Amino acid sequence: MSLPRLFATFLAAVVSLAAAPAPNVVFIFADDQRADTIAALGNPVIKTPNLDRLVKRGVAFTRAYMQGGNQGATCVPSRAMLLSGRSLAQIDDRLMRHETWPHAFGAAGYAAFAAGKWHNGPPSLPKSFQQARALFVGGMANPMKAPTSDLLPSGKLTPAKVSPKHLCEEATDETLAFLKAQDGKQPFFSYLAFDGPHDPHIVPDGFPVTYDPASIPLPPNFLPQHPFDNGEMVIRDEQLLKWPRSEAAVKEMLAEYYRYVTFLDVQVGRVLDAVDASPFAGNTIVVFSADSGVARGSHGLIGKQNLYEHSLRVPLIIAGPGIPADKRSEAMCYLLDVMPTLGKLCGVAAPKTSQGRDFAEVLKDPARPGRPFLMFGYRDVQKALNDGRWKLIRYPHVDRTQLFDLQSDPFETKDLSADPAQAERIKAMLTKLAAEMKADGDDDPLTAAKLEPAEWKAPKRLPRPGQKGY
Ligand SMILES: [Ca+2]
Repeated sequence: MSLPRLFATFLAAVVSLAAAPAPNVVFIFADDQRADTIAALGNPVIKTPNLDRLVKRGVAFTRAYMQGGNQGATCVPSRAMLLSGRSLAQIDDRLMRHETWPHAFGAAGYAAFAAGKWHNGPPSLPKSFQQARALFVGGMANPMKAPTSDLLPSGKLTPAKVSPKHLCEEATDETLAFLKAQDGKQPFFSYLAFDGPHDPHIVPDGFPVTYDPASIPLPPNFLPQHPFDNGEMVIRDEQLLKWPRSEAAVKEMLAEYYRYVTFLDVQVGRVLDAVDASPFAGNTIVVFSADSGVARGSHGLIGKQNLYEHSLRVPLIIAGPGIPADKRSEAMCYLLDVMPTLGKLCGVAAPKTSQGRDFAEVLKDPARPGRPFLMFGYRDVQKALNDGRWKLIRYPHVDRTQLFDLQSDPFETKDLSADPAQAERIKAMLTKLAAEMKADGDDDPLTAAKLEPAEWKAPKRLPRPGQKGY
């Protein structure tokens, strides 16, 4: 292309950019929804017709991850990472030390609205959103009895009250009301955070879709018990089923979990229908993701206090103007990269404290690579590195290392750490993990000063709510 022609093309692009109104964002965020719970992405049992619709419209990231947790309630750090764009070692769980991305959208002229679960403390809510309705400020309640509040213009919350509806349905209602009230004078950023499919797996009575436990395949990495003490064996999530986990109990749990996912899928459909019927249908980016996965019987675990793929990998689907339809991307990214990507698409400048990377280019060309490696942590008891093919998990307190070849063993069933042929790789990955942790400000040791026995037996007395370790 000749230079004058190149310049003319550039000018035309600038003019068209200037003329296009800023896109709106509808962000739907689930709680503990595994990446493998979407029919269109390969789950042969589950029914998710609305998430399937979204998959067909946009780009589904098959290697998107939460970075781990600094406490058992991983919802808290995960949301802090998403909303601030900061890494696990660098977050403020209460979101008070850093500007949040929703605030940046608001400052850029967006109407920033939230509904549903808020798990980072009430003071950070008005610092992030201008409007919020049907808020459940906390975690882990019966969603049919979860007390919700609204955010007042003063920044205070109304007294919590219980609605007869399921929390996720009520938050969806409020999101639809917000969408309906938009007049197009300013773009909007709508954040709908479900409190599910986190346990307890409760959907309204009479919800017509059920799953027969017998029809649910056992996870390929099912185990009755985790093979050694991973440092978080008896936390509340792990107490949801007794040890040894039975195949029948895991299938029953998955049947209820899938039913909850399908109930939420109906809510997703209501939002998609509302966007489609609105004047903003052609100019709205829709995102679906979740704060973490969850084990549900994989590796003998139930919760998300571990660094296996089932617990770290999250669904991430992005659809909207200029984003190709029905594409998959294997680009590796963290949840903390999602808001920077949306910021780029919407022309919203990143808060100074945001560390995430923008993957807007991947949305144009889903074959482009993402991060070259990912690093994960769970408290000081688990640290991991994933270089795209090889995954190393280190358990400092019991001096254990696992190595998995994710290419040939995506379910992490064959630990190769004892294979002498892998010794050099393990050494190199441990060195890299230590260096990257240091660079990120994580000073936890990779071998604990005081080692504990790796063998583990279910204790007779388990910690109860309020006790240490629960
Ligand atoms: Ca969660």
